[in-house]
Amino acid sequence: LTPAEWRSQSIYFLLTDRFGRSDNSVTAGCNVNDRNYCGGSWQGIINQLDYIQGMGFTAIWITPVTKQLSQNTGDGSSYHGYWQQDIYNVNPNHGTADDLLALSKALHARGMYLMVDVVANHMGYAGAGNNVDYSVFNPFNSASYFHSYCEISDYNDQSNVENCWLGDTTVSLPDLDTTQSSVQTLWNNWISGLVSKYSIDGLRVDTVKHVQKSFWPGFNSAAGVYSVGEVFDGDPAYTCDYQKYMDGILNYPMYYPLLRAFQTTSGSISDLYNMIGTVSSTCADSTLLGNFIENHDNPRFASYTGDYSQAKNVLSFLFLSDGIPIVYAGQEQHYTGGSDPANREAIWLSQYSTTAELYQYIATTNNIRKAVIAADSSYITSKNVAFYQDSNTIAMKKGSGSSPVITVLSNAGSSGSSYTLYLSGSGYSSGTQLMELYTCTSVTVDSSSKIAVPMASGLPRVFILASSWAMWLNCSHY
Ligand code: ABC
Ligand code: CA
Repeated sequence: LTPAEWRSQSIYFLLTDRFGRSDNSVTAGCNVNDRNYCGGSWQGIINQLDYIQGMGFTAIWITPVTKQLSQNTGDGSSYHGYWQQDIYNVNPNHGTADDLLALSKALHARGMYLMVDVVANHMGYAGAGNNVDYSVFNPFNSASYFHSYCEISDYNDQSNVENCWLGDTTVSLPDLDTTQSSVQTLWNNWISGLVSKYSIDGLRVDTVKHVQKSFWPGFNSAAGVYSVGEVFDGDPAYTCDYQKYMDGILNYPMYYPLLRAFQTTSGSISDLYNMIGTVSSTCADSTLLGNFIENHDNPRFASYTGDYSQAKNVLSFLFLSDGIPIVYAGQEQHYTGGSDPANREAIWLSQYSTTAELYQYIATTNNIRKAVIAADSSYITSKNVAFYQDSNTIAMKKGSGSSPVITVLSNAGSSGSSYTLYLSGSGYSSGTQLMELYTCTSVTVDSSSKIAVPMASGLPRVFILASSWAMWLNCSHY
């Protein structure tokens, strides 16, 4: 799938080991602190595709599929998939190559897509970096393929970040010398083979900032599918630059102000407001970024606040601003895990409840996004613009010039009062009929061109031109 085709997708990110089991157990124990395999598998994902599709997702991103180090170390085992040793074979804990192929086919049969996480920066070794037996790797079976050992010690020094090693002395992550053309050729051939063998539709690329930028265009083009890179850094100047070398980047610049804005009722709305403009003008194409508020490397949103209204606001932001929304498995169950490894709870223990409040909210919001994409051919490529802010509220518009979608978010929380926000600056003129999509109420733009927004309990509001909406779907459906 091309970058243009990915824009309108929505992605559910899961750790294969933690999402679903082949035996369909919803009681099998999984102590996250053990950092060990809990029994999830590719077949287990196939078994639960209804659950994922029922929330409206059109794609899944799964953790790396390659064969890993097999030891259970002081840092735990390779259940997350980032400690590969053999890139030509799959992780037997997750199933067989045929199982992975079956997952790809099952997704495609539903009109859904497969995104696979890939790691080109390093391999994984159960031992210290100065004591690696390189013969365990396939390929890259000698020290000559790697940078000489040094642990990353200064994230402000880019050559240290690129040439030294991640990991620690218990599990080192031998850092490939990606400047060698033989290493580049191996990776480029590998990725094009992997994509074609499993009919992969997109890639999430790990540790992008740990490899020199000039490596990525060749890798991305060898893959031939949309690739979204992980550049774990909140600075838009630093992170956006990588979009010159890869189709998309995970939206870490937005992650931090989004989290801060909604984790308390006093979070900064203005920092978020400003970052919307900064990302839009700094990244090459903000509509190809990957938006998230949770992942397996950071504490879950509900570990900061248990407030459902705040959780709904961040979800609405992910879906209705520029970029491709990514929801991390367990977010829909309001899981509360903190830092790694606590944020990697087994999803089966939720019994895949489809009545969970956020499961249903995500389903509604996916439906809203699909409908506005269908109603406005320029929605998905147009740039989101924040146009109003006060201490608790932000409003933004995205879509064609004459009939943008208006999203109003609040960090007042579920105990927020009921009041009317008289919103100016939407661009809609007086007398225009709008429809609010979460509550299904119609509003007429008043004589001073303001929208009377019915705020309550700190919940998001989304307005669309009533006439364009009516063409597509019956609002009461939501
Ligand atoms: C394991 C244990 C941990 C234990 C650790 C030593 O070993 O689980 O509890 O502490 C995989 C596993 C992890 C594992 C690691 C290391 O390997 O999943 O469980 O930790 O063995 C990607 C993946 C991630 C994966 C790897 C490695 C890479 O998403 O799951 O981890 O393949 C760095 C990397 C980033 C990496 C992340 C975990 O570490 O750059 O690619 N993620 C700063 C740095 C970032 C750094 C980040 C976290 O800290 O700049 O580069 O990410 O360490 C903002 C700044 C940011 C700053 C943050 C903290 O603050 O703007 O720059 O990030 O304001
Ligand atoms: Ca490196």
